[in-house]
Amino acid sequence: MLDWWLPENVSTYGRDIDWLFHLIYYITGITAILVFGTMLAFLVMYRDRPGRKARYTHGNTTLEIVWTVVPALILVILTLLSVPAWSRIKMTMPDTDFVVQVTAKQFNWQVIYPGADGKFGTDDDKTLLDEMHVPVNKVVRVILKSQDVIHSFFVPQFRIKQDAVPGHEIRVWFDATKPGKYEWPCAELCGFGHSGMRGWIYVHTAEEYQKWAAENLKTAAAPGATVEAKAEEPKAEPHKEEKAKK
Ligand SMILES: [Cu+2]
Repeated sequence: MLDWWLPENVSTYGRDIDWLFHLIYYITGITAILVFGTMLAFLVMYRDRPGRKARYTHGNTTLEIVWTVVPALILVILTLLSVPAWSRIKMTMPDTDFVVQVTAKQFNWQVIYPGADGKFGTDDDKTLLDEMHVPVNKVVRVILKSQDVIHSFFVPQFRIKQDAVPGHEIRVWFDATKPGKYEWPCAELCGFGHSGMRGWIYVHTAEEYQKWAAENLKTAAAPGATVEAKAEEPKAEPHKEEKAKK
């Protein structure tokens, strides 16, 4: 019902996020209306009038217990309801042969493709600035780093937001379901150029991506170049990451 004001969801796990977002939004929205409505009503009902005396009260123990226990219960229930999404998105790292490294810095996203050898930190790495190209319907793993301060990897349509923390390598993943060009802003105030720190993620069809990779990565074994070769016998892929560590 509230979908109209969220950006379009093009992520395989977007619905898991959205329904939680809406649930929390309804709960807090209704609570806000009740609290402010009561406050306004009391302001009018108990306003100063001639002949009316102020009365001292010690409060109401039952009421206080109720308004403490009910929100606590709601929080516990919300936590339990969030567990499936959290474990699917954050605790699980789907297998993929498409791995890119993103290093955030003031005030750019540096995107590194591993090149033909499938390894990062070698001569054939290809670095792009503020743009990432990926195929549609493909699990993309991002190794997220920061060169200086805390930044935040945010793609609203992918329902992904993850801080990039100096000294840490954080793995995140997404699987975009619709080709397009998606805004990729930094969502953590990271300095005077923060508002200008944004990139674009281009989600291509498999053929388009291969074409782009052939022209821009200039390597035969660019990540994702094997999308159409799925039926072939699985061979050990050199650039497949080891099982992700938590
Ligand atoms: Cu930033």
